[in-house]
Amino acid sequence: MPDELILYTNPQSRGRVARWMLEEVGQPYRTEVLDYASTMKAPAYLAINPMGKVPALRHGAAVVTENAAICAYLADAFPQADLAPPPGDRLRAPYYRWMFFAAGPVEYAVSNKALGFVVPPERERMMGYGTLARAMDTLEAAVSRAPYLAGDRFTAADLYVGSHIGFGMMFGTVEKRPAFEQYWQRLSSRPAYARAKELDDAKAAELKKAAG
Ligand SMILES: N[C@@H](CCC(=O)N[C@@H](CS)C(=O)NCC(=O)O)C(=O)O
Repeated sequence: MPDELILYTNPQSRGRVARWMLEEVGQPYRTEVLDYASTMKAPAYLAINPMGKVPALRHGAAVVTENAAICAYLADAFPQADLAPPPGDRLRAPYYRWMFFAAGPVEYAVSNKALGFVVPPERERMMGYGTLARAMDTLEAAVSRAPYLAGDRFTAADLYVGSHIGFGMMFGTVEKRPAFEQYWQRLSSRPAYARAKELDDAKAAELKKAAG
């Protein structure tokens, strides 16, 4: 019997990215929905993710946290889904490059912007993302070069980078540049994205109703 896949999530969280990845992978999985105020900070879940944050993924005895790591792990664990260039392939270079770029520089450039923090010019050298403008211009160039980031097909790097762009534009934290909109249009038209969205939207509505 294959190892069970369990996604720990909340429908109103970054867990939507991990669910989309699971839908792309196409393996059966179970979802455990956690509540921000209670179960996410309870000892049982802190034993899985001491950060008390979602998403987390369990695959048999293995636990992965961090969306980028979850996406990369799933792509490698299920190579039949063809969501990553194989290890050793030169296309691993752009695949890793843009995934890590989104998990580090992009995430923090966008979060700092949301908090109103602007890097003082004399500190740009020590900030991993330099400036918000430089990070966004670099991201725009990366998604404009070709339809996908690593070779001629969709990979987990597109899913993860695209999620920063798509969800960021939805929440108003990422500027709506034409290249971002075109890229997101391409990615969000995938059936797996639609399935994941439908599942999380339904779960969110159910939780809202239960909360009265
Ligand atoms: N670096 C983590 C961030 C996870 C994260 O911040 N999740 C938020 C929801 S979007 C959360 O669980 N917040 C609950 C809390 O901090 O109490 C990742 O990329 O997976």
